Amino acid sequence: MHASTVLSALDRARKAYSPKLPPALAQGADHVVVTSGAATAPVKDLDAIKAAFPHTCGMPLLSMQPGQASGGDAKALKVGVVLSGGQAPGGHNVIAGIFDSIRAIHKDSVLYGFSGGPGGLEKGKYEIITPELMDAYRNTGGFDIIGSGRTKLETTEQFDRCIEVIKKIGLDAVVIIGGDDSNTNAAVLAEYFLAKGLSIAVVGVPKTIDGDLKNEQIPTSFGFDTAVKTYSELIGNIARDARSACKYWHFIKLMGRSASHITLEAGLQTRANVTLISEEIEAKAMTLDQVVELIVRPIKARAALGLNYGVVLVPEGLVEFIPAIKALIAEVNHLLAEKEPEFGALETVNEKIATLAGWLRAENAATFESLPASIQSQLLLDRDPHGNVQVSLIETEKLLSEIVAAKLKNDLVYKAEGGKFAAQHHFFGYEGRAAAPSNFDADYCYGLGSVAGVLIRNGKTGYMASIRNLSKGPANWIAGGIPITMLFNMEQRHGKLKPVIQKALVELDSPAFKELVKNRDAWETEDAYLFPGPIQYFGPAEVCDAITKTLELEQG
Ligand code: FBP
Repeated sequence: MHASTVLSALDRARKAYSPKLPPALAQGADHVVVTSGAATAPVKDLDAIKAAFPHTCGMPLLSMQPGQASGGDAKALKVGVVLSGGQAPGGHNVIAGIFDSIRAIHKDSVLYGFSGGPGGLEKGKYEIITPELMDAYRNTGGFDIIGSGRTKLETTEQFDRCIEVIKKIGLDAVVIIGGDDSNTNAAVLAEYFLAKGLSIAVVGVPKTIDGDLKNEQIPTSFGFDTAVKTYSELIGNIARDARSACKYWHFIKLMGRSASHITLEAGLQTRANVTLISEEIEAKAMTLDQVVELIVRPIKARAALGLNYGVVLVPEGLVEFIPAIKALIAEVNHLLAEKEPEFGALETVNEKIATLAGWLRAENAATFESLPASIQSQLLLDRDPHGNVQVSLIETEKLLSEIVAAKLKNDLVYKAEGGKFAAQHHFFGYEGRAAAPSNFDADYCYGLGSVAGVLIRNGKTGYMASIRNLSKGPANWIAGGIPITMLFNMEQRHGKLKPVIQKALVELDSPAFKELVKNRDAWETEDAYLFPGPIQYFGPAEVCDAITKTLELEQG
């Protein structure tokens, strides 16, 4: 079912927004020259990846300039599009970019939107995107034009079912809009089609609010900008409330399944008192107690100044980066899978906790017993389809505040200095994933979709749409294509070494992390908060077109 035709005032006004394109595409998608550059190599494990991707490993980088496209007059194209994984603001504009570019290439080109994610491609569930349907979704948030899903396309049986669907419709290409896993699968699919001698192009588009799909050619994934600005607005509002009421410490967990990019950026945008970064905690092999100390120290320092309030930012994946808890979770995952019938037969949560504690190895049992009962039971909740604990269901923000409270309760010096501790808890994730795209994401996404159209027009497969130079404004953006295999390395997945896109975690020598380190002592004790306010679409460019601090610092 499509969105209501009754529009909010903002939706109506945003309809009139024309996303800006990189100069290479300014004369239209059929007036772009695609040039091959240097051959590429995967980030690591060249031999293994070459063996797995004989047709697509090493393909050259592609650059785009305005000019007459090669290959004579273009034929009408039939293109399928899939939205994969978690929502990210701007997805509808990627689809609009593909739609407009393939119709500029040939007026009779048709875009097929597969419903509900990759599963829609496998099952042949699709809808033709008409001009009216497309217009209703331009510059809007969400993925609801066709819906998204998390089905993984990875087996040859699944690929063969996709081929049947693709052949039946007569598609020339499929665009997969997704994160690292979905783009890994896009590369596998492209290789499979080439191995079968099929001329069906597969093109990827880098999506994820988590910001962990990036490298030199992909400066950021789309959606990160809008999502983190939305969270930063809320965090700024909370900091103002905290300063006004002067009685709560706010523990705010922020999405990002493993990487802490969102938390880091939100910390820089709001100057929260404490910004925990999972990657640092892992690198320093910190214990849970040491992590808690990172929060207790500023609480005490601020109490001594009469400031019994503050803001703590907690990355969603934190627990999996604390080595002792990571080891515990790994053993719990294993035990729950191995002893499923026995465990499933236990009736009460208390029985389950006691039985599990008895099965665990001594060091993991000790970690388990040190956790509050509420967290122990969250570790027993249903696993995801891969048998892993769903970290977003673990209330890390409550775990930390409970332990902090217990420590402060017995601290007589803190109490004598007037220290009082009361906590509020928040989890921001879904609030930002489907927000109306910022100008940056609206432009970037429309550009990425248009680049995908150009790649298809030029018969390129196994490529990801890329736009670089993002900190310099759309007039200086550089469009191109990068072989997806260039992002690959070999990693253990379900006990086997597999070629996958390397996740880009927060690097401790990155400019954004260094900026946090440079300032965090001051931000811990002072009220240095910044209040970013809501995303603005109309007004001064320095407000409406601002990029993230991460991008600004990384790109200079
Ligand atoms: P993607 O990696 O698919 O972009 O999803 C990101 C994310 O929003 C994570 O931040 C979060 O952990 C996860 O999705 C939540 O998944 P779900 O939507 O299934 O609850």
